[in-house]
Amino acid sequence: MIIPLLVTACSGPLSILDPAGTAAAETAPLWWGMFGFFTLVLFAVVLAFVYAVRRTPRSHTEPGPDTSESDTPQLQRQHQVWIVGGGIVLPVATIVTLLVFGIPAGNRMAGVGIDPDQALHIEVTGYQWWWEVRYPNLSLTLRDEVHIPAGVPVRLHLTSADVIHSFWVPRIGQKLDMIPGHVNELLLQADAPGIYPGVCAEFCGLAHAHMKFSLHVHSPEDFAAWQTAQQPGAAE
Ligand SMILES: [Cu+2]
Repeated sequence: MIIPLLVTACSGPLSILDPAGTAAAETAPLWWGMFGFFTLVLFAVVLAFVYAVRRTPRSHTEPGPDTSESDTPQLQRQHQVWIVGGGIVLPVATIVTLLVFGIPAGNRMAGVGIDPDQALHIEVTGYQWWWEVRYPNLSLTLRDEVHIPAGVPVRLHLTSADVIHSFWVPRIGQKLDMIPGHVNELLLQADAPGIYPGVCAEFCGLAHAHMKFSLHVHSPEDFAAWQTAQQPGAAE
């Protein structure tokens, strides 16, 4: 009953767990791995807590003439195992595992190794509360709409004209802040044609929740046709 509910909640137009792009496909397995591992940790902690509450105290913990000094080193060793295991080994192993998977995924998402000249270049500026989308090579400016080809890396240069905004198409890639006076670069690659909703992911004032846009992903042929149609003098 709960599982179908959980699985249903993971799909949808704004779900990072329903990836439709390269970067989103990197983050979804990381998210599931962390979710699984931390669920195990939660169960282990709850079990240890229940055990600690319910167990019968040992006699050596009670003050009295019967208390023997002989089991103290053994107890100390037991405590050390918990402190070293739970306080040093477990956190170090967890962080190392996360870095081993996270750093290469981060590099791939940042486009390390992709030739910048290869990627289509689009400039996006955030305003309260809309998006200006410019295609420098086409001398074209759009509002609240981004058009890209599928299966090709696209470089977005993000900035803001007023306050800090954040560009995010959850099913395609990671979010990135848009900062006044500064240009951030975001690499996006969508798998298949479609229309994917995007949102502002940084609270930017009264109409923040309505600051939306749509990412139109075209097949390469459709994108070429779309580009031609945008040229001045093209037939309407
Ligand atoms: Cu905003």
